[in-house]
Formats: sequence, C-alpha cells, structure tokens
Amino acid sequence: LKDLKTVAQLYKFAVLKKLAADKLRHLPRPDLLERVALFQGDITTLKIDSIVNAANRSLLGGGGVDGAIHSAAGPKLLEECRGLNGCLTGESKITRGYNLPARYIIHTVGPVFSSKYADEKAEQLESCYKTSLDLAVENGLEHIAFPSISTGIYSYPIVDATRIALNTVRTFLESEVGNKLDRVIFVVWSDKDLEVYESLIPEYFPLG
Ligand code: AR6
Repeated sequence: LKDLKTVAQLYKFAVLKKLAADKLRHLPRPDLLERVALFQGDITTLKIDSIVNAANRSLLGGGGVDGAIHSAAGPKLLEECRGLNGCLTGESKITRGYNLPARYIIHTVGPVFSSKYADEKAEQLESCYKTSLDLAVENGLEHIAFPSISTGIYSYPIVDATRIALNTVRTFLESEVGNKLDRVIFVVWSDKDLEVYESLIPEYFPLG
C-alpha cells in the first residue's frame, strides 16, 4: 500500500496540476487527497484488502481484467462464484481472494455501453462504484482498488466513465459511511487511461 502514490503525493511531484476555481467539480478537501491513489499496472498484484473485478452477469469469468483475476486467484474462485447465482448489472458481490495477494474480490457488473441509452448506462456504472464501496465498508475492509469498469470490452467512453468513477468515489468518501475507508485506488492499464485520470482527478479532488 505504501508504494501506491496518493493524490496528495501526485500533486507534490507535479504529476497533477492545480486547476482554476471555476473548473472544479467539488470543493477542496485536503484530507481526502491522502485517501485516494492512482496506480498504473496489473490490479492482481495489489496486496490490499480488496480489488474490484469488472465481471459479467454470470460471474463465471471472461476476458480482460476478469480473466486476469480468475487466472491469478485460481480455480477455487470459480467454485465460490458458481454458488453466487450471477449478479445484475450495476450490482456487486464479494468473494475471497484465494491465491491473490488481495484478501477479497468485489465482483461488479458494468453496463455494456450504448449511446442510445446513455443515461441508464451512466446510472448503472455509478451504481457499480457505489455498491462496491458499500460492500467494502459492510465487510470492514479499509482499502479498495477499482479497474476502469466497462471501458474495455464493454466500450464505455473513457472520459465519461472516469468522471463517474471520480464523482462517485468523492461523494462516498465525504459521506459518513465513507469515513471508514482508508484508501481507494484507481487502477489504469493503458497510458491513455492514465492521462485521462491525471487530467480529471484535479476537478474532483482539487488541491486547496
Ligand atoms: N489490471 C488492471 N486493469 C486491467 C487489467 C489488469 N490485469 N486487464 C485489463 N485491464 P475489461 P469491461 C483494464 O474489458 O469493459 C470480461 O470478459 C482494461 O484495459 O476487462 O467492464 C468480463 O467477463 C480496461 O481499461 O472490462 C465481461 O464480459 C479495464 O480493465 C467484460 O469483459 C476494463 O476492461 C467486461 O468488460
């Protein structure tokens, strides 16, 4: 956990830039900058309380990050998932982490993007983040790492998806239950996604 750069550190190293007040989506809360981190790399390597899986409704595995998590966690994960009877879009279910360094996996089902139903898709994506955060707190977990849900195989546009991720996490951390979470880590895989997170984080987690 200590190797993951917090937003506070990213401002210090000038990776994140301070924005003009009229660009901000939320007020500055310097304390929150210590509780959010950005990491580029493989989510299955994180030794923390929980990582989120961008799963499908069957919860029985697939490609992308789901495939990587199932291969790293081992066959016992699939066995536990079989007992869960799937999961609806926008909802989340928790399992143990098995061979992963993370203790738990929170499986969430993102929407398959469609511009025709953009509002409904946005609500479902927001719900993925919200229900995952709720599950972490309900299970007494202090850290949670999110991949960029729905932006791979499910083709949700990265900028819109990132705004939803940042806004939902910011709102949750400010709430009373959100106080119980010590660290939320945004995990990106590609350089392009890293750039998007670096440009948008200052709007949602501004430097005071
Ligand atoms: N660590 C972190 N991020 C990763 C990793 C990894 N090891 N591997 C991929 N990503 P996707 P979705 C990034 O397609 O769009 C599966 O088949 C990836 O670059 O994994 O929600 C499921 O079973 C992208 O930025 O998830 C579903 O059927 C992000 O993770 C479907 O894909 C999410 O991409 C879900 O599609």
